Amino acid sequence: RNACADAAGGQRPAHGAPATLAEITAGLLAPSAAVSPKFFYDSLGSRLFEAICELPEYYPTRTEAAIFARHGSDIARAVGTGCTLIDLGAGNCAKAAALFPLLQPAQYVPVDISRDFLADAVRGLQQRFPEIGMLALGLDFSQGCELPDSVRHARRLFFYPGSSIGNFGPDEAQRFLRGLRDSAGEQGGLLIGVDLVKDTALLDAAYDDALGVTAAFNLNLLNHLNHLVGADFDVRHWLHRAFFNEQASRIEMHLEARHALSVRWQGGERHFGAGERIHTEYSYKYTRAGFVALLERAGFEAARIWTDPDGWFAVIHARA
Ligand code: AVI
Repeated sequence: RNACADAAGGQRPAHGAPATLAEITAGLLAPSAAVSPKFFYDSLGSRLFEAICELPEYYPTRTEAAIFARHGSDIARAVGTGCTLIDLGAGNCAKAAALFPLLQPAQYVPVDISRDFLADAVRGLQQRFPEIGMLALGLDFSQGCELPDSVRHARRLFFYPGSSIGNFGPDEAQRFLRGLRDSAGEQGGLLIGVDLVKDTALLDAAYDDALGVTAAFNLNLLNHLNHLVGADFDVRHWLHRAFFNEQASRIEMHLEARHALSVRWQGGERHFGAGERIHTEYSYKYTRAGFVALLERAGFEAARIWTDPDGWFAVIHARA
């Protein structure tokens, strides 16, 4: 069963699909255990991420919003009106909705792995903007996905804000962007938010905030795994670890066992030594030139870039 079939309206099972079980099992049994960051986003995880976006330390959301507020008209001129706006990882749809008056999309297609969360958001939005056709897709687009025929082909604009592209490794990011370019077609494009390299202390604080909201977000992944694969993780036995790896230009997030312990799940078991880690997320930080080069390798044409005065974040438009 692929993710697109899910979008056609299948019911989410109480436990994960076989492919999900296989993916999580492989990650937990790998010599260096790892779980994909897509599993952060159950309904509590989506809400915790919304809370992260309000934290004083987490600058990306408000910095990106300030760029859109300051340069919105210029961005709209570059992008044009009447597009098919495909919002990847739409969440509560607020970022795209703020652009509706400027971009006047003909169709709005929010896509998010957290289907229930998305459905609530789109119901309210459709009432506010009855003139825009809306089609909500609950699917995992991280591995690429053909969009259903009901998504207009004309002038597809992929909207990928929030620097979620940073959660892919560089090769994966290039493959992912290449897929978007191919799907966007003639006159299509990409409007993307990209977090830029900056002082390490600022980056560390953004991913290890004083209130511990990011710690809760990271630890909640273990609760989600308990639900998805019947695991018996106890979040009290794990620590949140987050730091900037300068050499690799990425934030790394891990969960670290406080003491030796064993975890069991459907068909699997693993022992973790004290201090052993499960890797949960990378968040790559780019230079402007580095990201433009990545776009070009993915087949996009020359890009326009808008940044904040400190140069912390970039909004980039590239033509397919
Ligand atoms: C969704 N993504 C862009 C966030 C980021 O900054 O990498 C996820 C996140 N992880 C911890 N805090 C926020």
